[in-house]
Amino acid sequence: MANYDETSIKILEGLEAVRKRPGMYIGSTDKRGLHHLVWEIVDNAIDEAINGYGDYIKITLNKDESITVTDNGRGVPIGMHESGKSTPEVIYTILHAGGKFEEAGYKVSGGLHGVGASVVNALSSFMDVVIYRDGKISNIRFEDGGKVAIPLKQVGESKKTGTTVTFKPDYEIFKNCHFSYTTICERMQESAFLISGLTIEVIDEEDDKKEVYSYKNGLNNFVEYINEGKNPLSNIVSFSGVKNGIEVDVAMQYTDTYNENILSFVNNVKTPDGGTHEVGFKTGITKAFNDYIKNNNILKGNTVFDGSDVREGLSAIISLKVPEASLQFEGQTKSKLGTPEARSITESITYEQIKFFLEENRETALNIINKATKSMEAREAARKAREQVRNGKGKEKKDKILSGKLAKATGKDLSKNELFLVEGDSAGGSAKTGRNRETQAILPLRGKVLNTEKASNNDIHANEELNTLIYAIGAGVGNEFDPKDSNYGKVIIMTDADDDGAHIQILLLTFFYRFMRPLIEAGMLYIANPPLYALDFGKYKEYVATDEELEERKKTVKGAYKVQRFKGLGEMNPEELYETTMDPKSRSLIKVNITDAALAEKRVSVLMGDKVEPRKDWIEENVDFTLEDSFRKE
Ligand code: 0R9
Repeated sequence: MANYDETSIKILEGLEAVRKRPGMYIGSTDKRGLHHLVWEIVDNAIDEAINGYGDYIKITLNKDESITVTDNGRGVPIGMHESGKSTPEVIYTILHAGGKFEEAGYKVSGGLHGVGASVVNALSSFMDVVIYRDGKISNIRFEDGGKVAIPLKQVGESKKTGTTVTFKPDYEIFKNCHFSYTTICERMQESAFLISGLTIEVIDEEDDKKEVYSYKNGLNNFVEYINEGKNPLSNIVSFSGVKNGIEVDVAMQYTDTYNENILSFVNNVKTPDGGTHEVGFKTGITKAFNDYIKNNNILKGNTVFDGSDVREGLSAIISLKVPEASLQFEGQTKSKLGTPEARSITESITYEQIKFFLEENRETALNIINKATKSMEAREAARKAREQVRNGKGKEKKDKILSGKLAKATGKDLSKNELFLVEGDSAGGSAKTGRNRETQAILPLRGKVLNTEKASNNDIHANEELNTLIYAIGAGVGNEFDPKDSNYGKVIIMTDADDDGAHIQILLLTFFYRFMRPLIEAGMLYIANPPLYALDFGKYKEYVATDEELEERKKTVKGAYKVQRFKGLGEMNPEELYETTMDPKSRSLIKVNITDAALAEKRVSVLMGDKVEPRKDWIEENVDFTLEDSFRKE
């Protein structure tokens, strides 16, 4: 290196620190961390576009497992920095560089980690940057975790402007360096929804696939996308406003479903835990509806809707642009907006616009109000039922429902107790005999569970199987559900490893997703993972989970053995079932988690809802559907 001085050493030490503890910078070195590298580079390109420069981004997954991101913005500045190094060298090698070069504006790179391009460079075996700017094509190349291999030099001339970054994650850092085309497409589609007019192209060179995302009316298109497969109750309503530099954009639509689905974003970054903007939006809607029914004498004089009543069946996207100076988040993860003005601004814009909408669209207004009234009545009925239980009157009913079905755990530390939901009475019997009685409770499920995506609230409340489940968990249901009141620290779905078992799993997951989502968010819902095979050596047995594992094991195993394939849990004797599937020391559980709320919502409604066409399309497009993205091993 030309000037290998004290600052160069500091830089290498900085990048070395990133390599030593990558988790501190990108969260983890698994699939999620690997993709974080992509978001980091793409966010720079998106920043450039939302500041008004460039309208096109291309991401190419190359055959050698490197990835190329291109934008048509102004190009990274190529002049000399005061340190004596070129500007690109500075921004790709110095941690947290960048800020002072840029003018004030909205940034996406303040996202979850927002660590900058130098961190990506530090974790790459090479990074190659090509800049089109000032009539020149310039190139700089780094290797081995950010060491300059070729300093910035001119390699050609061009009238174009833009930046192209290619990097290859370092095998020494990442267990798996394979980028997921699907993951990248999903995220890019979301960005394209949020930034109308931006075109994002994703290309997979390996599998010869390509997607182009480009939306003229992004938020409306986003709502259409989420509501595909649902029956609309209103048109899409969209509105926006600006105050004190805070820009609010909303698109929303009512459907005849029973759930609310609100997604919020700040500077194009998702805020999964909501925050002041969501609170303002919700308050604005509730006020607008309550004022409307009062001023127009629509319901009995003193009727007041709860927020949840007027949000039943509502899908909404809330997107705010907040200048960096007013940006505040709660907690470490930037997942919840804290900016106080965002609340009042969003509330007043929402209130005014919804009020106007209701006045202009009386028929739609009455349909929504009718639905909200039913929700209010159901809520009231549920409250009365709870009160009865509390006063002892309903306890009899509850005990009657549970008796003969639930085998309770005797342990007093509820957080250590586990509830197994078991398919069928025969497996339920084995599980009851084989379990650890202190900590494990068994609830056998008879027959198919109700598909709660298609059922009405009344049907759900009247369903015996689901009531049993709700009473057994004992923490309420729907808006009232609180995982802190759960009788169990873990709820474990245990079904046969066949199609019927998978169907029951999906029906239960749909129920938990719709009616006990906080249980999933608290990491308390699991799926048991029973073995498919046993190798019987006469004196002892060995269990194998999958076909692949069986083939592997057959290669190394010595001696005589018989292969036994379990068709169902009921075929295992109680000891076997306990040892392979229930014993915390030897079992493997799959923890259910929601990695992407919008996607989970869409999948549940498309796959479980009552429209057939979207489901057929989806199945045809996704023949190799696995639940890999939604579940993680414990
Ligand atoms: C392919 C991924 N794209 C990028 O990484 C990218 C960064 C970037 C950029 C600017 C323009 N386009 C970009 N693409 C830019 C230019 C100017 C000011 N700010 C940003 C300018 O012309 O004045 N930069 C991101 C950081 C920097 N540039 C900077 F720190 F070097 F200025």
